[in-house]
Amino acid sequence: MSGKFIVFEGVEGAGKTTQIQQTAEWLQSWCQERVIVTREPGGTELGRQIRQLLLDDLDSLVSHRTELLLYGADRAQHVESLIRPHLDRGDFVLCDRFTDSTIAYQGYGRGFDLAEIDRVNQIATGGLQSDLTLWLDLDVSVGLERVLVRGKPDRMERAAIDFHQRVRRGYQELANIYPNRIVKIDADRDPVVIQTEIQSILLETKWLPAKESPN
Ligand code: Z5A
Repeated sequence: MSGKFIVFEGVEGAGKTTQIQQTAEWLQSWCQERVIVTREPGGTELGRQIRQLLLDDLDSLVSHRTELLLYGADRAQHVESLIRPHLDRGDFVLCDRFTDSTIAYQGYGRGFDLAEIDRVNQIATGGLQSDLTLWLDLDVSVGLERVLVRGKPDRMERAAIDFHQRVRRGYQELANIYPNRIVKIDADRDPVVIQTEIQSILLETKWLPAKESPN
C-alpha cells in the first residue's frame, strides 16, 4: 500500500467538510486524479443506506450497541471496497471521520467500553489506520451553532451538550495518546487561515510529489 490516508476529525460544525474540499482542490494541483474525498458514515452505496438509518430513520430506537455495530459495518464496507483499493493504487484518500470518531462518540460520548470499540474498529479496518489525522478542535457550542442554522438537527446533533463535550474530551485524549498521528488544529479561526495551516502540515510530511513548473 503506497497511498496516503488523511482523516479529518472534530465535533459538529468544526469545519471538516469545508477544509477537506479545499485540501482536495489544493492537493489536486500536485496530483490531479489521484485525490479521493470520502466520508463516514456513507462513503459507499451500502454506507449511504446505513447513514440514513443512523442519522435520520432510527431516531431514539437504536441501542448503543447496535449503533456501534452499524458504524463498524459502514467502515468495513468502506475500507474494503474504496479506501484500500485507492491506497493500493497510490492515491491520497481524504476521509471525513474514521475510527477516532467511534472512539470519541461511542466511547467517550456514549460511555461504551473502549476495548470493545477497539475490537470493532479492528474487525472493520483489518488494522488500517490513518497516516495523519487532522483534528479540527472547536468549542462544541460554537460548532453546534454553526450547524443548527442550516436547519433540522439530525439524531446525533440533538444529543445533549455534555455528550458533545465528552466527545471533544475524547479527541483530546486520543491526541495525547497518538501525538505522531493526530495533529490538533484550532478551528475557531478564519477558514483561510486554517487551510493555510493544513497545507503547511502536509508540505512538512514530504508526501507530495515535486510540482511541475508551469510553462
Ligand atoms: N459518528 C459517530 O457517532 N461515530 C462514528 O464512528 C462516525 C460518525 C464515523 C456524522 O454526521 C455523525 O456521525 C456525527 C458523528 C457520528 N454526529 N453528529 N452530529 P455528519 O457527517 O452529518 O456531520 P459532521 O461530520 O459533524 O459534519 P458537519 O456537522 O457538517 O460539520 P463539519 O463538516 O465539521 O463542518 P462544515 O460543514 O464544514 O461547516 C459547518 C458550517 O460552519 C458551515 O455553514 C460552514 O460554512 C461553517 N464554517 C466552516 N468553517 C468555519 C469557520 N472556520 N468559521 C466559521 N464558520 C465556519
